[in-house]
Amino acid sequence: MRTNVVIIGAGPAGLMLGRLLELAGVDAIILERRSPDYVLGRIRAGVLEQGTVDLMERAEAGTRMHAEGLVHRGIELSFDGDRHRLDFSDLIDRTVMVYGQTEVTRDLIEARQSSTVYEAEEVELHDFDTAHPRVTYRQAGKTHRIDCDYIAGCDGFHGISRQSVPTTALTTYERTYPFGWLGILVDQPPVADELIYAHHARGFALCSQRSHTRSRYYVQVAADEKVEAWSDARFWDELRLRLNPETAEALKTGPALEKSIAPLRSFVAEPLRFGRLFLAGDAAHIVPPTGAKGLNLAMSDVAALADALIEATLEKSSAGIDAYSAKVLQRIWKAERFSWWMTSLLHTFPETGPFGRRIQRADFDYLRSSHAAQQSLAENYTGLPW
Ligand code: FAS
Ligand code: PHB
Repeated sequence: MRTNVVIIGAGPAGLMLGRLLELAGVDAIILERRSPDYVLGRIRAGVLEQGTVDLMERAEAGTRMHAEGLVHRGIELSFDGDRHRLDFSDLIDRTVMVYGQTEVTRDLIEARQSSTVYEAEEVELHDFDTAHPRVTYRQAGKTHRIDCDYIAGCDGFHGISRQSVPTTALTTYERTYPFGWLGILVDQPPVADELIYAHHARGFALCSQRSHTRSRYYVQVAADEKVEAWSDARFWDELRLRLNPETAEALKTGPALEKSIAPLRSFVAEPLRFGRLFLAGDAAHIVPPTGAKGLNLAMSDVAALADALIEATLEKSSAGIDAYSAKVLQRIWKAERFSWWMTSLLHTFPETGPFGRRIQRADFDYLRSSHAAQQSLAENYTGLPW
């Protein structure tokens, strides 16, 4: 079999890349290790930057997003019960869209016309340092080979693509945090109209949502915490303790539809091109979800990669693919910085002691008192220019 591009991974990055390529007339096959149900069963991001909204429209997959997504003008930050609302519309005339990653993935799966091979096992990348790369995989006991012009590694942090690059060709930067996020999904109306990011001496909490009837909540837990140790009742009690009394009183609880713990880390691999192999999305970088950047960064990567591969395939120009890595790393590092800063501001770090907590309080007080600081947070949260 032969195609222009083999995409490894059918998460949001791989599906969006495949959709943009097929609309431009570039053939691409997606190889996904899991089943569609498994991919759709992962509960992850919830906030879309305007750039991602625009890209869903470019992919002709934005109809349901506009019908069901919730446009949010701002967020609330609270620090030991003191609250401050940031109005993005007033500050920088921008908004965000609340629309779950599961729905983005579902819309892209439905829009895709070309072939996606699910439950592709033992995917292997070959000869991507030559002009004739190929990919092999096994399915139903048979080995399949796909010859191609380019390979896009969109297979996430634990995928095979980055692992296929010789370690001598790769530089990685990493910070792991001494905590994770315990998240719960519940069919109850959100506790507030907008998201609430709360710092409390007991730990960080986030009140998010998926619709007017479905909510998503998180609490910071120790890195070695086990989800089995958290009954629904224990989760709700802990969340209430971390919210200001009025919000805690208004919280509507119910049985968890999903409950899981996500580890937090900052990670970047450089560069993102190795001959005919390109990395995008979580295969290339990870951000702590505090800044709502993970999904959006994956989307801005593949927007740039799609244009580069379309140019290389249809116009036989290498300008875009030659510039891809340096171009997207600029934006990746700015999102890494913001995600690290939001995480440092809002989580408890016992190791930094009383001085560290006073610095966090000063950071919050500065933010409350400075229009410029609020504009800076707003422009990063709603998404820096693509
Ligand atoms: P994904 O990991 O989504 O997709 C990669 C795909 O590749 C998967 O379907 C996988 O099955 C497949 N794959 C892996 N190895 C393969 C192989 N060898 N062969 C074939 N296929 C293979 N971001 C936010 O903004 N907010 C959040 O709240 C948030 N919460 C998160 C919680 C968790 C537990 C995780 C892991 C991430 C979270 N993220 C969040 C970040 C997340 O949304 C990612 O940024 C987003 O999924 C990135 O999309 P992809 O790059 O497509 O990677
Ligand atoms: C979510 O709704 O899952 C969500 C929202 C904002 C974040 C992280 C996660 O910063």
